[in-house]
Amino acid sequence: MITLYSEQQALHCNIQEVLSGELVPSFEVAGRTEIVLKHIMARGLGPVIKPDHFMIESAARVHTREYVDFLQVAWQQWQETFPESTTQAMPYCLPVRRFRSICPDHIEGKLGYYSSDLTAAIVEGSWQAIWASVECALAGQQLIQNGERSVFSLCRPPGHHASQDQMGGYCYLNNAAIAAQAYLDNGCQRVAILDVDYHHGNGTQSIFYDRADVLFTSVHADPSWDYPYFLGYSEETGEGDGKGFNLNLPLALNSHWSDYEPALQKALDKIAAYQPDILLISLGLDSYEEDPISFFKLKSDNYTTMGRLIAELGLPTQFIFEGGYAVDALGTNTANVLEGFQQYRA
Ligand code: OKP
Ligand code: ZN
Repeated sequence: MITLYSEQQALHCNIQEVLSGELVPSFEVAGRTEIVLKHIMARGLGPVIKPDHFMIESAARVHTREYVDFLQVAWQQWQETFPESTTQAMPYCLPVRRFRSICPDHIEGKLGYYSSDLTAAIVEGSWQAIWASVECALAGQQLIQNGERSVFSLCRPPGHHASQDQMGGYCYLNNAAIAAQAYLDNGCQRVAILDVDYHHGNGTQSIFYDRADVLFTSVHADPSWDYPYFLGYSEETGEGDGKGFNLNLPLALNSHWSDYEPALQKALDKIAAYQPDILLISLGLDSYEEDPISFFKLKSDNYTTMGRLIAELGLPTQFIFEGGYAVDALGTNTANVLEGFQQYRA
């Protein structure tokens, strides 16, 4: 299986975040994808390729053009406004219930307007990394549409919490959604997304909520008990044309593989019935028992089985990297999914 990876993705970092009321160093670090890359090469899972360049227009198919343009200039505007602030651009004031959804002129106001939480800061190299991450997704999409049966887009920063016009949850542009739309724009009729990240993919769900050409399925922590809290409940089944094309399978905190597997199988059954041209996996590994910010209990072996169960669908499959913060085990667990998938397909 080919892996798409760009070193430019390391130019982005979040400095701090809030964990149980304490300011701590961010868990979303460049070392995450570096260790995954190392394990992919050590296990001989296949070639690693740097993506070609893609145009901004493909991102504007699922995001608003204003939002994409804002991300490109946000750091520069921040620096012009706050010449002494050399670290990070971030909001503190968000347009919440009963306030107005208008985009202010001041950069701090704009950051709030385009944010769903305070965990997606912008630093000097963020845009380069954000776009390189999108390019890993789009290069993978192209390979699949040129006949490759499976690819792994080792994206960073992640994407599944990014909505049409909001960043949050370490995410800026929605790599999986951009790839899904690109498949449709290049002749596919139906794309299925399976999001196995511990956190609900609220951005991806929002983007495709009223559409029947993208099926969104997700197994994740009950949002009543963990991030992102305000979306991801089982009664969210889609609206308008999209009614019946959104499947949320929330699980209680402390769920083990014995709880996880039946939910995963439900999602896979729904995908099989949908008969998509392509399967996209939002591959988060934060369901692991030792993840520092998550509360599922999956073990390293379970990821091999997960890969096999996904492979059983027999669909062209693009894996897109999302979360996973137990850095020491992240390489092993990610490679296990891909190897489990590949062994079944071989
Ligand atoms: C991104 B992805 C810990 C704070 C973490 C943000 C989580 C973002 C997860 N209490 N909040 O889905 O892995
Ligand atoms: Zn996550």
